[in-house]
Amino acid sequence: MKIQLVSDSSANRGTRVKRDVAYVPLKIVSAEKEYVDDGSLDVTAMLAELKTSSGKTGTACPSVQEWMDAFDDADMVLGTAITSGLSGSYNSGVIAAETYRESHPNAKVCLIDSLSAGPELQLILEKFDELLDKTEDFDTITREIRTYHQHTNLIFALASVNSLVKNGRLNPILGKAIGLLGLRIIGKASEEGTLQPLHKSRGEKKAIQQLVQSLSDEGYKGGKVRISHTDNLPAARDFAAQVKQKWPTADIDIVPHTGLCGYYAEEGGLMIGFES
Ligand code: X90
Repeated sequence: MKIQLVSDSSANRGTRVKRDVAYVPLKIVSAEKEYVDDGSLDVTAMLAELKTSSGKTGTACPSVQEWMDAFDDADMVLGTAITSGLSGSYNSGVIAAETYRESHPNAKVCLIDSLSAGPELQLILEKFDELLDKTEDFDTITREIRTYHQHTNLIFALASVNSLVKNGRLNPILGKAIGLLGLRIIGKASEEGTLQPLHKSRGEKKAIQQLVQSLSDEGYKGGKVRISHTDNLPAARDFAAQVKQKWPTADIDIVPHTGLCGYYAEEGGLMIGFES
């Protein structure tokens, strides 16, 4: 039986999944250019170019066909997508699954609406991978992944929310206070899969302390922590060290943002997926 793990590129590229993951690219678009969020995109260069771009910038979710191509004639497709609260990607994926079943009547597809972005998707992909080590029973995997998803979470710290506000993904009133005076917005993925601001911190050091506090407030007890960042490895490492000190059993991994998260979390942005 051929099994394929899939996700859209909002998951970044984790390092802990043993099986191949087909990452369906979202796109970042400016007046001048379209950037495809595949493995070859240079995110730092893209962000620098976008800064000098003349007009509006934005993003586009994968098409139904792009999702179907990622399914790659597999008998079982297991995957996840960025929150349906902020993107049409999951919806495209669901239509792809329905269409796929018509041409592959025996195929099984389980696509989870992550209600989140970035590293929380990595946790879901890792879990699929671990479940597959034990069983290939579709119903068991589907049941267990849904239970697991109830115990995965996302928090973030952003130094700028311009892209989110300009693209209608965050209330502009909230955006106003950020970016001024070195403020960071600390927030989480809400139950509905939207951005829920929790705190404002002045400066990176305080933001990291607040993230550690929020991790604890949101029910973290020492399991997996997956960190992703836009060109901010020092902050990611600093946060990881504080987590390790407080919860010695923490299982931590750090990866850079690929295009989609890089564009929205912006320079310095941190995203943290974790188990509660
Ligand atoms: O369909 C599209 O064009 C993609 C739209 C994506 C919109 C938002 C992505 C946010 C990514 C920001 C920090 C944490 C977000 C929490 C999600 C619930 C990163």
